[in-house]
Amino acid sequence: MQTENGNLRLAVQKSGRLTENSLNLLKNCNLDIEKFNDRLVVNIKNYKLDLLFLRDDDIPEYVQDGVAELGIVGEDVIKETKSDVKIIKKLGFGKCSLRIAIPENAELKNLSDLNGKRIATSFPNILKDFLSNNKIEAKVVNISGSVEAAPSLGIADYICDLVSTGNTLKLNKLKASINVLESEAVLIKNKDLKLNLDKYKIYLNLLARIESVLNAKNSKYLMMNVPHDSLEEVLKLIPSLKSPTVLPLADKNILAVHAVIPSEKFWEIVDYLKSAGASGILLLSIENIVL
Ligand code: PRT
Ligand code: ZN
Repeated sequence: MQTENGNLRLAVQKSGRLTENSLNLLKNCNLDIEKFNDRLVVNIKNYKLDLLFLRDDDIPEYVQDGVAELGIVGEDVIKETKSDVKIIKKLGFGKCSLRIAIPENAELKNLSDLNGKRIATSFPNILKDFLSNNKIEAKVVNISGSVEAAPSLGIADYICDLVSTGNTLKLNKLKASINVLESEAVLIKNKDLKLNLDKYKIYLNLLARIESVLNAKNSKYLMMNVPHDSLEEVLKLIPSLKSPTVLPLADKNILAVHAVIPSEKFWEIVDYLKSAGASGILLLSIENIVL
């Protein structure tokens, strides 16, 4: 389906766990997203892109059928809906795992212990595939919400549900056991994507923007002053993505050293940098990195 305005279409979750992070990612790509209230389609003011706000379960199918060329959705939903779409990129949010969970006092030693059990889930397709791949004969009880209540209601022995912090399981006196699937939000595209030149340029530009935002998210810009004599030692400590920049200062004995580093490394090295003689250490956020 072609849009009347020639814009590219990206489907995002209307209201749920992925909505805020999806919109933040797009805003960090410098897309001007206005309040969407209850609208299904929203034009981006400063870009040739329309956002389609949908229930997450519908996103893979809309992309598969070409109603939207792109989408942001959890990998779990793609697998469950058995949609034929192409995953372009993992987006680093919405991370969770689909686990078989059992009552706190129960024990599951082997996969084969699942034989003959009733397992409640809202992911019947993924679970059935998992069981048949492992040659397990168990009954899949399909429930659409509050799956975690199933064992205490006597509807099932175990459950198979998404877990992130594990708090929901704990509250329901359950514990996570077998891992069925790891999932996170991904950017997907229609498999037979055929775009005219204008749309193709927008598509490539959008991917480049997303890439640069994701690169920047995991990196920080480190700046510090270093005495000449300490330079060699300090440079050895810096886990830089590229060669650090070394600049002369008015004071001839001191140099400024700048580098892009993985965010999580800063606290590992800061004390060593100080001991080596670095001072005035600054750590700055980066908006975009184009590699
Ligand atoms: O209305 P719509 O159909 O769009 O949304 P939804 O209610 O079906 O989905 P939503 O918004 O709950 O989740 C969207 C996506 O977020 C999922 O498809 C996953 O990819 C991802 N995600 C990440 C999660 C969780 N973490 C998660 N913890 N989805 C659901 N949960 C639920 C889980 O089902 C359980 O009820 O949270 C509870 C467990 O959380 P913890 O933190 O207590 O372990
Ligand atoms: Zn849903």
